[in-house]
Amino acid sequence: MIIPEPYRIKAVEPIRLIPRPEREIKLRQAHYNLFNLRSEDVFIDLLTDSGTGAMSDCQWAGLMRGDEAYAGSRSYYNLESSCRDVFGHRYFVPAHQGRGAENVLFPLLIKPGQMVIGNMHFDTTRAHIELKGGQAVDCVVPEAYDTSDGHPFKGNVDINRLEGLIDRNGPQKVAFLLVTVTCNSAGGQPVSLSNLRQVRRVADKYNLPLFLDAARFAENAYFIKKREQGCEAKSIREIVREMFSLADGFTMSAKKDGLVNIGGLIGIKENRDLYNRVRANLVPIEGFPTYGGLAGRDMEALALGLQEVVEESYLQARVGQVEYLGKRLLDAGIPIQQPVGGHAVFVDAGKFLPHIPYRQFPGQALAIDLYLEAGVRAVEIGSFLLGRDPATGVQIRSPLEFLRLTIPRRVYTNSHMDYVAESLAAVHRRRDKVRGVRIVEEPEVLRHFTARLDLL
Ligand code: PM9
Repeated sequence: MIIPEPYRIKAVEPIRLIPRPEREIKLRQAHYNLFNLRSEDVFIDLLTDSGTGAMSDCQWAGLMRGDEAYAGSRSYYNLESSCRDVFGHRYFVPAHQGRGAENVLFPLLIKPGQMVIGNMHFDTTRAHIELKGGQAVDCVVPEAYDTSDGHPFKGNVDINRLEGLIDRNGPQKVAFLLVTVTCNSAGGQPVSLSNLRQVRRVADKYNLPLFLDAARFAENAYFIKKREQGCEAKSIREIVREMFSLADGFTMSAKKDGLVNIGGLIGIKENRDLYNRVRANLVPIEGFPTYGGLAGRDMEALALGLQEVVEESYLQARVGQVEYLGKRLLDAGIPIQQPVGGHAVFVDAGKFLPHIPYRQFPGQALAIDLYLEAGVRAVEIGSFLLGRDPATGVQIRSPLEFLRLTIPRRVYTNSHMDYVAESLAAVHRRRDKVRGVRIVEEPEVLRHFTARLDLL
């Protein structure tokens, strides 16, 4: 039986499909990098789920109640009590977004040369670890790299490899462990509670701090409820509390499961000394601890968003829509990361375009073609995003070449999903005509946001 979304639409925003010849011009002007397109030239925007969601009427009302005091804002205290309620940690500070939180916390934890080991670090997180002199090490289970393997928790940390890495290098060479929930780079794949417990045991054994990168914590909790034995009867709130009870702290981009357009958080379970150092470091970078780079109204909306996102009916509709698109693509014979993750369908561009080698970026080639076909903007998560080895400058080969169709929260309907699926199916039918790309110009750090490309 179809279970409809637990909300109805109160305001709409018109979107427009510009004609194909115009799309060709716009893409050329954007140097074949879809980050350079104007959003008005995009029909359906699946670039990211970050800050692109729709707020509820309660959140919009909350904006008016925002307290804009520089210090001691009421909205900050509302946010603090909402965070304590949802996560169960004692200390919180806001940040303007996830990378702001990383920028404040990481230098307090990383000594140059130390590793940060996790399942799979996202690009900005990896960049912040490296900018602090650290080394970001991925240690996800091998099933994550096989898109046809139906493992229910492809975001899990490979515990044997983790212990091996720590034993070989010595725990003093490791700054902390960082588990990303859900694991974005592997396809929005969840981490199980039992895996988090095992990572906790490893952290305790070697006396290492364990942090969560919690951008999509609620989607992760939903998968635990649906897929992990023994968790069916637990509420989402109970699962979230259990997940966070295993960590010493977390960073979070609130632009995803905070259900807001801007915001971030650092949470610390109980280490008062670390909290004091975080507060001190926050001031010169993000701002005074009771606003941390956010307006009072942003904090008010986030306080409410955190309560809405742990509603099971919301999560069912959210993950259900991602599953719906995944199923439509599978029915069309399109290879995707299976099972589908929480925030996006990750198309296996390597399998979709076997004639395009990683140096010609199959995920980017597919993103370009999909925009030309239908005005749909998606994003490459593969070798183009991964970049070059910082030491040698050689292009790194990503183990997975993805085109990510990222679904904003509460924004599009399933007829938008049908349109996306039909458009990608049309590209699939003439896939041998799709051309690879080459980089013409690139910055050193996080190149995929601004690099210029050309078709081969
Ligand atoms: N993720 C995403 O689209 C936005 C940037 S790339 C278009 O997936 C994790 C797991 C993320 C993430 C951002 C950040 C950084 C940290 N961890 O974008 O700084 O997925 O709020 O968060 C993006 P901010």
